[in-house]
Amino acid sequence: MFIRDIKVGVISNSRKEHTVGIELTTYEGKFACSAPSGKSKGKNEVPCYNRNGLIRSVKLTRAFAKTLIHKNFILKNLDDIKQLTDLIGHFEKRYGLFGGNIRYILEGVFLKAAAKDRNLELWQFINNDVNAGKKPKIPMPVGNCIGGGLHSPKINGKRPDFQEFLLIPNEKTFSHAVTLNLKAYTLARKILKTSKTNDESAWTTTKTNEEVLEILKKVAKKYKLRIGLDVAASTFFKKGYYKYKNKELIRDKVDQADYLEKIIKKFKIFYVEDPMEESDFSGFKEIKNNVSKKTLIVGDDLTTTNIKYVRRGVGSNAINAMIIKPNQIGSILEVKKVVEYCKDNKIKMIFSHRSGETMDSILADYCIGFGGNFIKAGIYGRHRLIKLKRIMDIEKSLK
Ligand code: 2PG
Ligand code: MG
Repeated sequence: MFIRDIKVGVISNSRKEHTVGIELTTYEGKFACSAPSGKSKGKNEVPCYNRNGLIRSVKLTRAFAKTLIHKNFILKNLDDIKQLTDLIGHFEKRYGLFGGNIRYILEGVFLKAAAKDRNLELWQFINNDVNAGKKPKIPMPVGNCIGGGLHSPKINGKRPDFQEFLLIPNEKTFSHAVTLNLKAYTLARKILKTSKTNDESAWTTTKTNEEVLEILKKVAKKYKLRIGLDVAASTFFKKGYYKYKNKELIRDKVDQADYLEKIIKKFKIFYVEDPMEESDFSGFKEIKNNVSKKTLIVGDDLTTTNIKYVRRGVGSNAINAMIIKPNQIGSILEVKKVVEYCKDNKIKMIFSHRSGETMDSILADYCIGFGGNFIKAGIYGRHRLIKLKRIMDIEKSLK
């Protein structure tokens, strides 16, 4: 593919924060990519931008982009993206780091163009390489129905301490699964008597974790859905203790693990993300050992899509599932390493959005291309629906 033009700019994400977007022009057309941003970030995530900020990153990227104009790239498969990352590496050594979000958009836009160059969809381009052309797996959605924690505003000083109360269908088709989640989401609104939503378009409430779980149980039962939680425990872990605000309570490590185990059993929870703080591998293991083998114990802040922590999490028996967020690591070839490791070790993969999202649907192609078991991309709101719709379109195209 022959590079005719590259434009890099600042755009707004779903939270109205600044993020970066890119447009690449080749003889095959124009391709765009934009980067999501997290709020409850893991401490081991790569920085999103240069240490001098987003604007510095954009300036660096524009200078880098100039060096690519009129160059020809032949990307036959995913591994060939190394041609680009090597160039980025050399440039960064001389002028400073771009940051994970810039790498995310550069790689993303090059992959979109490379797929088109080969007359493939992006998921096919990745799938050919990673799954040796196997028929793609259609994931199930993990949908955020009711929210708390850092993503939600307090109402009268209150919100649930857990970050996400999730619904997870188990259906034959993705489109039916999405419809069920939407119906359940509407019912949850009626029960909560609210119309206010949070960063990910989940309902906000003053209720406690347990009160929300009672509602979720009702809703899930009606539509035959499974229940999930993103505890995001690091966000309320302060100086060695889990500090609950709603109701005010302090739990130490042992209490936190006991509490989670009790809740998992009482509400038959299928999926639990980050139940303990991000460096507590033994706490994850403790919970995993004491609940049903079918319960997914999911690493997110614990693993940060970084093969080093994924190996540690799997090796120490702390997790049986993990979140994959490509901008946590800022390298699609590192994502590939993690994916291959997960497949070898039968670890379930959940490709996930960030709380601050853009109108890019590349996550859906990554999920199907890499063979993800689930996609966590919310239930409602245009930034979330665009990703779900992309999976539905791919599902349709396979029939
Ligand atoms: C999470 C994510 C997305 P953030 O914790 O799983 O829901 O949150 O993007 O804010 O890190
Ligand atoms: Mg999480």
